[in-house]
Amino acid sequence: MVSGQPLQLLGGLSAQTFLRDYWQKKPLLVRQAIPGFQSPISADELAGLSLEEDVESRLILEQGQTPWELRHGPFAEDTYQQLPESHWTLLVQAVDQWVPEVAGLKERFRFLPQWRMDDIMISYAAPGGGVGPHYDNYDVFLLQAQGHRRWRIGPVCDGSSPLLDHPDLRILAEFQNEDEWVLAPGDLLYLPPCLAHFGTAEDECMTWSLGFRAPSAAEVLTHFSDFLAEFLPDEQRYTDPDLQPAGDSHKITGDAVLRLKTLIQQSLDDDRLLLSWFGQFMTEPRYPEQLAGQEISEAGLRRAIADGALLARNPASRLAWAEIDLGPLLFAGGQSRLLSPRLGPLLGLLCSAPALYADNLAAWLEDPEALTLITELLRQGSLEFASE
Ligand SMILES: [Mn+2]
Repeated sequence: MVSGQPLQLLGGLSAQTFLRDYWQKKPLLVRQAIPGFQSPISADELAGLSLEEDVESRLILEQGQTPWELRHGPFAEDTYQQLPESHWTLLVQAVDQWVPEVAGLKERFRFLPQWRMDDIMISYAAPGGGVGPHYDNYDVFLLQAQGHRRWRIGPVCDGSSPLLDHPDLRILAEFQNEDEWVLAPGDLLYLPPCLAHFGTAEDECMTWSLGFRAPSAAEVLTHFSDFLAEFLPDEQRYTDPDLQPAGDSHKITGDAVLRLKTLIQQSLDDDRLLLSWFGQFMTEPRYPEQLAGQEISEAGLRRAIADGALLARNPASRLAWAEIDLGPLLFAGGQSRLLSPRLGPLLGLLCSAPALYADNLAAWLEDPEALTLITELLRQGSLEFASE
């Protein structure tokens, strides 16, 4: 993709201009970002998903048993018969993992790092329904898929913005409306992190949310230091060979803080470990139970491919890769694997090809390391046999 090329999805902006002027900075409304868009999933099908044990779903009723009542799925068939006519919404997470046509939306956002992308949540709302005024800590693209939703945009919020007293939902106690649009099918709204927004259904409507993942500083520090600790020998400790006689022996002095700082900085200052950790962290699956994997031998895999089998990425898997001085690193399902440099071109295939089969895989199956890798990815569940 040429980064300077105008994109209809971005209202004629290039990826470059969008990233420079809007990404993480200000909202962008694009009318007819996907002209003639028709939702490949109906409201009934979405409700059907919410009955499934494996699917994460929530219902929010503005005037339920409590204000903004939150219920967690899976729901029962009769749940929907008992809901009021208006002012409720159903949220279903990771619909892209269950409906391939929904996953297709992510392809349009190839100009953004795949590993930054979260799953696609779909919300269905009865007239007047919504989740209340709130802000999110991450970027989101909101695609209107069916019906109409009014979006009101407020100021940038932070941890000091007053919230309603609610056990589970972070709903803003005050909302100042600064902008307002009604989105129709095919319209797209980009919102940067922390911007207050309030969506309400004008009629029965469905909205797709493509959110982005941004680990918090607290997550990065705690998870990376846990990872790092496994590589740090017990002998590596606080040291003070330059210790001076104490004035007051109870006082912790500034030089102790400096020594600690040095110890921390020296331990953190390993780019290769940081990259290894980050790739593993960002490819951890949201639903690990969906990565079942299957037992297969290398010979079995070769036979299956020769017999016409197709492999595809498991929609629940997350893949990424990086390059270090020793060769390419593949991250899959929270694990990393260092590969021989000659396997570099295979990574593009594994991460991006719609399917893997005899034509694009044959040469690789003759390479023992590649064959082992592909077999491992099947066993681990990142790849699976596709039915067509
Ligand atoms: Mn939101």
